[in-house]
Amino acid sequence: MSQDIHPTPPFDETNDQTPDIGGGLPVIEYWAKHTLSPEGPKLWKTLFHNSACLSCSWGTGGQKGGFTNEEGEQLQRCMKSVEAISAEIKPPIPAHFFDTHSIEELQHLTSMEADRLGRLSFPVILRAGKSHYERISWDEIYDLAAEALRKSPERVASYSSGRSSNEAAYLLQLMIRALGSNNLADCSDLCHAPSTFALNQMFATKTSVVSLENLKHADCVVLTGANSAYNHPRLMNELIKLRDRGGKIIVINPVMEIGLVKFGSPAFPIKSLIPGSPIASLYLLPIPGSDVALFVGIQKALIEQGFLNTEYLQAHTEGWEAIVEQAQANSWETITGICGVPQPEIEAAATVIGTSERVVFGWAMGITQHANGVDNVYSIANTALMTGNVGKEGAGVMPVRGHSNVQGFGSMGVTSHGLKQEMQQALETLLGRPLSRVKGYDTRALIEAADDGKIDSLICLGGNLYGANPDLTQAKHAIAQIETVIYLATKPNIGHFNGLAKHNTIIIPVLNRFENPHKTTVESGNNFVRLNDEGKTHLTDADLIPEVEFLTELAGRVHGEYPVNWRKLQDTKYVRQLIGETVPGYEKMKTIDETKEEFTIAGRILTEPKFSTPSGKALMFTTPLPTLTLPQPKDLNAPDHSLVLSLITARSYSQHNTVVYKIGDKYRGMPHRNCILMNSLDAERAGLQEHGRVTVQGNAGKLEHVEIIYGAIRPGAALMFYPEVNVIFNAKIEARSGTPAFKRVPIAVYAEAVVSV
Ligand SMILES: Nc1nc2c(c(=O)[nH]1)N[C@H]1C(S)=C(S)[C@@H](COP(=O)(O)OP(=O)(O)OC[C@H]3O[C@@H](n4cnc5c(=O)[nH]c(N)nc54)[C@H](O)[C@@H]3O)O[C@H]1N2
Ligand SMILES: Nc1nc2c(c(=O)[nH]1)N[C@H]1C(S)=C(S)[C@@H](COP(=O)(O)OP(=O)(O)OC[C@H]3O[C@@H](n4cnc5c(=O)[nH]c(N)nc54)[C@H](O)[C@@H]3O)O[C@H]1N2
Ligand code: SF4
Ligand SMILES: [Mo]
Repeated sequence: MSQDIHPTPPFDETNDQTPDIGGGLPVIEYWAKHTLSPEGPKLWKTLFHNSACLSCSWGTGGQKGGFTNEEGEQLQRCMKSVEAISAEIKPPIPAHFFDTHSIEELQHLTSMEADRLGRLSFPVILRAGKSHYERISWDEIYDLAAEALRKSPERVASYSSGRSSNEAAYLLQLMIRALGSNNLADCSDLCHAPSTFALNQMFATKTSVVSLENLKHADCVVLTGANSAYNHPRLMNELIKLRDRGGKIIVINPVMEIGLVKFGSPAFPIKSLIPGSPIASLYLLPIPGSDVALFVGIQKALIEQGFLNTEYLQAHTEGWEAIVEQAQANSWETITGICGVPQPEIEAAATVIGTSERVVFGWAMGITQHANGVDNVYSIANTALMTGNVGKEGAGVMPVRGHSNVQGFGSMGVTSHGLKQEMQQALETLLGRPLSRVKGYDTRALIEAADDGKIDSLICLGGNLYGANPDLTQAKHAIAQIETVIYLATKPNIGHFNGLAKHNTIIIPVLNRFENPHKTTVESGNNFVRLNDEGKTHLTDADLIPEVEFLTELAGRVHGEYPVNWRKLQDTKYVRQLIGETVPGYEKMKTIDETKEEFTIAGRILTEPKFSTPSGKALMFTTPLPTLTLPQPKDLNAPDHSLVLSLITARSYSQHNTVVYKIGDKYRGMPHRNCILMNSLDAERAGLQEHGRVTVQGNAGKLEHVEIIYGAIRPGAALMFYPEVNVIFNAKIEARSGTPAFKRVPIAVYAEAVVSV
C-alpha cells in the first residue's frame, strides 16, 4: 500500500483525456516513429556523436558518447533530445523561398510553421521599406555589422540564448566589453536570474551546489515549481531511483502534473515504463506566487517539531535568528491564508524534511518567474539551512536550469548583472583597462531602452528576443526602434519575422553544436563541462558559418588585434586557453584539448559547510510574505461578470521555449495551443463549461476563442502556453533580478457573446 499523501479532490480531478502516468509508452512510440523514419539514420548518427544534448541543462552526452551522463551511466538520452535533433536535421529552406514570400505573409506564421520552414542555409537581409528578405553577401554583412558595432558603446547591445557554445559566448562578451559596453542581455534574465542573485547573496556562488553524484545520495528531494517530467526528463530517473531506495519526494506545484505523480521511464523498461513509478510522496498545491508563505510555514513546523538544527545555524550561518523569529511571528492562519495549503499538509512536509538525512531542494520557473522570485529562492534556501542541508554529501540547493548551455553563458561572463571579482580583474588585465562602470541592460531593460530609442545596434546570438518577452506588441515596437538587428540562428522563428529593425535586419545561418568543424564545450546545470567533437552538417550546398568564425571575423574588423588576435581564435583551442586563464574554476580548460578530460568546475559543489562569503558562513535573509491580490475585471477592461484568475504561462509537452513542435499536450489533455486549463469549480462558478470558448483578457491584450479544458489545477489558477499568450500581458518585474512574473499573470475570462439572429 502506498503511503503517499495527495490532496483530496477537487485538486486532483483530471479529465478523461489524460493518461494515468507521465512518460510511458508514448515516449517509445515517439522514438520508434522518428528513428525508423527516413531521417532515422541521421538521427542515430547524431545521437551517437560525441557531443552534449542540445535540449536541456541536465547535460547528457559528451566524450563518452551521446548516451552517457557524467557518472558514465548509459541510456541517458530522452525523447526531448530526439525532438531537438529532429528539428535540426530538417532540409534547408529552398533557395528562392524568401523571394516568393513577403514579410507580411511570414508574420502570419505560427511558431510551429516558422520552425517547419526548415534550416536557415544562406544569409538574408530585410532592408528598410522592402517587402522581402533578400540574399546578402558576406562582405556586405561584415561592413554593416562592423558599422553597427562602431556606434557609441552604450547604444550597442547583445542578446543571447543558451544553446551556443562556451567559446561563442566568451567571444561575444569579450567583443562587447572591448567596445566599452556591458549590454549583455541573456535569456537567463527571463529565467533563473533570481536564483543566481539569491545564491550569490547567500553562498557567494551562482549555481547549483549539488552534483549528479551527490543527488544519488539524497534520501529526500523537494521539487518546487518545476515540471521535470516534461523539461528535464532524465532527472526523473534520479527521482525514481530515490523512491526505490526508500527516499521521499515532496512536489510543490499549483498544477497536479501527472508526470510528477507517476512517471513511466524507458530507462527501466520492465518495472517502470508501463506501470509507471511513483514520484511524489507528498504533493502540495499552493496558490501561484505564494511559495514564500508555504516555505515559512514549513520552517514554522520544523521549529515546532524540534527539527531546527541550531548547532549548524550557529556554526555556519549568519542572520538565522531573524528567520526563526519570522517563522514564529507569522500565525498559521496568515500562512495558510496566503498559500492555501492546509496546516496538516505543511506539517507533513516538515516531518518528511526533518526526518530525512540528506535533502536536495530543486526548483525551476514556478519559483523564479514571480514578482518576488528572489524571496522565493531565499525561503527555499533558508529551509535547507535550518535543517543543515547545505554543504554535505547528498544534500543542497539545486536550481534546475534551462537551456543546455545557459549556465555556461553565465560562467563565460555573458551577463549584465556584474561579474565575479576574480573574472572582472582577469578581463581588465586582458583588456588593459577597466571595464565600463555603466550598468548593462538586462533583457527587460534592453526592451525598455530600445522602446525609448536608446539602442542603435543589436546582435542576437540565438534565441527569440521578440517571442520570449512579455507584451509582444511592445517587444515588436521596441525592436523596431533599433537601426540594425543581426540574428545568428539555426532555424527561423517568429522573432525573425516580427522583431524587425528600423533599417536592416540580418539573419545569419549558423552551424549547430554537432555540426561545427571545431571542438566546443558546454556547461551543464550540474556544473559539469562537456567537450563536443567536430561534426559535419547535412546541409552540403548551404552557406552557413560557425558562430565562432563569424564573431572572431567581426571582432577583428572592429577591434583590430585588440586585446587579442581574434583571427587566431578561430581555432577554438585558443579560446579555451583564454577561458582557462580568465574564468574562475575553469582552469582545466587549458588542457582539455590534450586530456579530453571533461570536468566538474572547481569550487561549485559544496560537500562541506564552507562558503566563499567574507565570513565563510552562509547569509540568511528574511522573506516578507507576499500580498496576493487580483484585480477587478474592469481593471483589465473586461466585462464585470468575468472570472479573474491567476495565470501560469508555461511550456507544453512538445515545445522548446518559443519553438512549438506539436500543437497538443496529451498529458494535460490540452488538444491545441489555444486552450486554457482551469479547475471545473471555477468554470462552473462563472457559468462556463468544459470545451466552451472564452476570451482571455490580460493587461495588454486578449486572446479569443480560447477553449476551456478542465484539469487538475488549483481553483483560482489557470494555465496557458507561451509564447502565444505573451501577447496579452505586460508582466510585473522582479526588482533585484529583472525577471518577469510569467507565472502569476492576472487575467479575466469571459464567455464569447452569442450572436443571435
Ligand atoms: N522539452 C523542453 N525542455 C526544456 C524547455 C522546453 O521548453 N522544452 N525549456 C528549458 C528552459 S529554458 C527552462 S527555463 C526549463 C523550464 O522548466 P520548468 O520550470 O519545469 O518549465 P515551465 O513549463 O515553466 O513549468 C513551471 C512549473 O512551475 C509550476 N508553477 C507555476 N507557478 C508556480 C508557483 O507559484 N509555485 C510553484 N511551486 N509552482 C508553480 C507550473 O505549474 C509548472 O509545472 O526547461 C528547460 N528544458
Ligand atoms: N510567458 C512566458 N514567457 C517566457 C517563459 C515562460 O515560462 N513564460 N520562459 C522564459 C525562459 S525561461 C526563457 S529561457 C526564454 C527563452 O528565450 P530564448 O532563449 O530567446 O528563446 P528560444 O525559443 O529558446 O530560442 C530558439 C531559437 O534559438 C535558435 N537556435 C537554436 N539553436 C541555436 C544555436 O545553436 N545557435 C544559434 N545561434 N541559434 C540557435 C533558433 O533560431 C531557435 O528558433 O523565454 C522566456 N519567456
Ligand atoms: S534530460 Fe535534458 S540533457 Fe538529458 S537527454 Fe533529455 S533533454 Fe537532453
Ligand atoms: Mo529558461
